[in-house]
Amino acid sequence: MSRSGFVALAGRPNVGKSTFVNAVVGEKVAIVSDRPQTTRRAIRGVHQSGETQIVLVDLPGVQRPRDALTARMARRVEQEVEGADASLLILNAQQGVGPGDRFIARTLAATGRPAAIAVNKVDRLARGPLLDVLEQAAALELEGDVFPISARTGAGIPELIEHLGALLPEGPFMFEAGTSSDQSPEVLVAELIREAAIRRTFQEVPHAVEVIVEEIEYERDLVRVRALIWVESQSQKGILIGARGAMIKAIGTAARKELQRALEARVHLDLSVRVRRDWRADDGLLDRLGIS
Ligand SMILES: Nc1nc2c(ncn2[C@@H]2O[C@H](COP(=O)(O)OP(=O)(O)O)[C@@H](O)[C@H]2O)c(=O)[nH]1
Ligand SMILES: [Mg+2]
Repeated sequence: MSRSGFVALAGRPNVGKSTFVNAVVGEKVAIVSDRPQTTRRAIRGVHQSGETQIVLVDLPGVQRPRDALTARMARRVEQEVEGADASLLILNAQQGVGPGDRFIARTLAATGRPAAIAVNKVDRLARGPLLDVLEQAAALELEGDVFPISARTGAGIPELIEHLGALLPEGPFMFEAGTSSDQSPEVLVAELIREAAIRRTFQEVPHAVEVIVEEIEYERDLVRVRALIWVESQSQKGILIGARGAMIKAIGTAARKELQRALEARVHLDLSVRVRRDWRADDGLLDRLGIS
């Protein structure tokens, strides 16, 4: 009998949830940066080995809501955790266990579902301090085995995946074999462009950026992409364009490289920057962006 189910990933911003999903799926389905709040939507990444299919649900980091966008992100995390078959709490080994982690652990424990705990970024820690963090993790108010891992190097991931598979119920696969994600090409393309933009900007700018893909045109060995980058103010627009267009050019070059890899074709990318005030507070707009 096969096993299949959803594992919700929970953890503070920046612990490496999206990096973990990409490592397990074996391709980039979720964008990654060292800016908190990079992940806005719940993204499903599918892992399959033998008779087991694990659907990892990559989620925004748990944090206090500040506007309609972050309120939606927090609600989405709650719903996905409630709806999953199991959960995985991810901790950052470099930071140890803090009050935020304890809060998330209690929330996961309250669902009554099976759980596991991953201590990520062990590549950054010596053995002594790592043992301390593993002990703190085991003492959390969440029942579940603790796994030291590195989403960057892949260390510890096979053991964790095997364990997660065993937590899932018996049943048929949820996704067709070979599927890696539930994202449409438009969303993936928009996310890869957003990643290129937020990696190069600082302070409030990364949070203010959204990317709208207006057109994807497939020609024989070429894909033409036309996309808008939204920001919330004229000064942010200036930052994104940069002196003599240097910044938007750098973003375009980096994004095009990622798109070519993802789409396995040559890509022509046409980017423009628009000011769209307060888009993060506009519920109708967030609906249309698929951030629910
Ligand atoms: N050294 C190291 N860095 C990592 C590891 N996993 C993730 N990172 C980095 O941590 C940052 C946040 O990663 P991300 O996956 O976006 O975190 P998320 O906010 O939890 O989804 C990025 O700069 C990653 O490259 C790891 O295992 N080791
Ligand atoms: Mg993320």
